[in-house]
Amino acid sequence: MGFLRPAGAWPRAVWTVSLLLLMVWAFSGCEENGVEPSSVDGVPLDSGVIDSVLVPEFWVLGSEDYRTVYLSLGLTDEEREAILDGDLLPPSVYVWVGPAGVSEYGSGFRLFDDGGAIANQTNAEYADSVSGDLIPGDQVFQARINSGFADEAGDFVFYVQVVGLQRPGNATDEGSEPILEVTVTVSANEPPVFSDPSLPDSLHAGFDLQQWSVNVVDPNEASGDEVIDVMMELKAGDVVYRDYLFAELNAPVWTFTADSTFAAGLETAEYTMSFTASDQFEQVTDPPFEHTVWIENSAPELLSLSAPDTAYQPGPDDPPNVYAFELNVEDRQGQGDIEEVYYEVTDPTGDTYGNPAFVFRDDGEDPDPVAGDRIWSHGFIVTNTVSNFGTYTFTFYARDRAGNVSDPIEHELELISSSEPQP
Ligand SMILES: [Ca+2]
Ligand SMILES: [Ca+2]
Ligand SMILES: [Ca+2]
Repeated sequence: MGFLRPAGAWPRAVWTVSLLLLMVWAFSGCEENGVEPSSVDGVPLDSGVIDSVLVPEFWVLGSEDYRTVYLSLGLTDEEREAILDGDLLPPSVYVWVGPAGVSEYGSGFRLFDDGGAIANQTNAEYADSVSGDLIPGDQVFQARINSGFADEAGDFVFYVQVVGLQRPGNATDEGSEPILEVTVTVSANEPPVFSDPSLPDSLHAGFDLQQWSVNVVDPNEASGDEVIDVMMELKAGDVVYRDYLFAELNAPVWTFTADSTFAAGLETAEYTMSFTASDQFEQVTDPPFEHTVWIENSAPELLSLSAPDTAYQPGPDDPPNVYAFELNVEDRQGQGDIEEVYYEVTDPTGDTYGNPAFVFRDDGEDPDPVAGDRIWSHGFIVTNTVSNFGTYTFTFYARDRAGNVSDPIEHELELISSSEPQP
């Protein structure tokens, strides 16, 4: 039985206390799985003091990726008050790590309740310099560590120790035994692997409903690992436009069902489908499995217009006249691809102008009677202050989210003065 010095240089007092405690604990039979609660200076320190603990269960041997170890203490109001008043020392949290079944620690690290802003020079060398903690003083303690706590594959036990919560003056010779054990698994591990894609090379506008699939296998399935999720990013260059989760159909087949609305919002171009999958060890396929696809987005179409041929100026004391314009608009990437339906107008003097108010809507809001029925509505308003009577030419357009603009529809409307005979 022996102890290895933890990698980090902890404050001397803490280290001394901890080492004493560990020796006491180790010689009192920690090889028996489970640690009895103990009481320190009248403050019960059973595992009830711990509110929750989050430790990743699977670790990849030799990985330098930092992962969060989290612990929150559930202190009573009395304990919190006593800490504020200086009657109890604030708690500190340590985790000692050793191979399962061996009553020996390889190393230890500290969790911090420091808000994460301070670089901690006092932690193990496999711990990140900042803790990842969010709020100082809220009794949530965190550290970001990599799998450097293990020098070989196997199960390891994290022994959680809470120090403090003692009356000042007793701190150098009193402490607590570890009050919680969490067993984790360390193994050499490979991320999932892709094969046998059934993916389109091109997606023409309005393509039929189709199911895409990829086979995804985790190389470590024999030792209990498995594929957790399969994600596809749709990219062009370095820009990621979308991401999609594939669904497991029958292992190892993962699928995604796409219809023509898949292309909504995408410009016609070549894209990369970039696949990654992750396993229980949070191992992610790297580099991603990639497939090139050409995707087409076509312009909206204006199918029909309903609008009056004649509009009348109201009398001097009359409210505005409102005329209903309706356009039936389609887009092969779905109504969700339609960005705007709008018009320009040329007045009898030949001036052409647009206006942000010259737009249609299909959301059921006034003046659109029914939302989502592909009939886009506009209320054309004629007030009694209008001038330039005669023939107005309207030009209607729809533009989609990819910037495609429809062929226009033109419509002529005669504006009649209120001084002329009206129907
Ligand atoms: Ca794996
Ligand atoms: Ca379109
Ligand atoms: Ca409508």
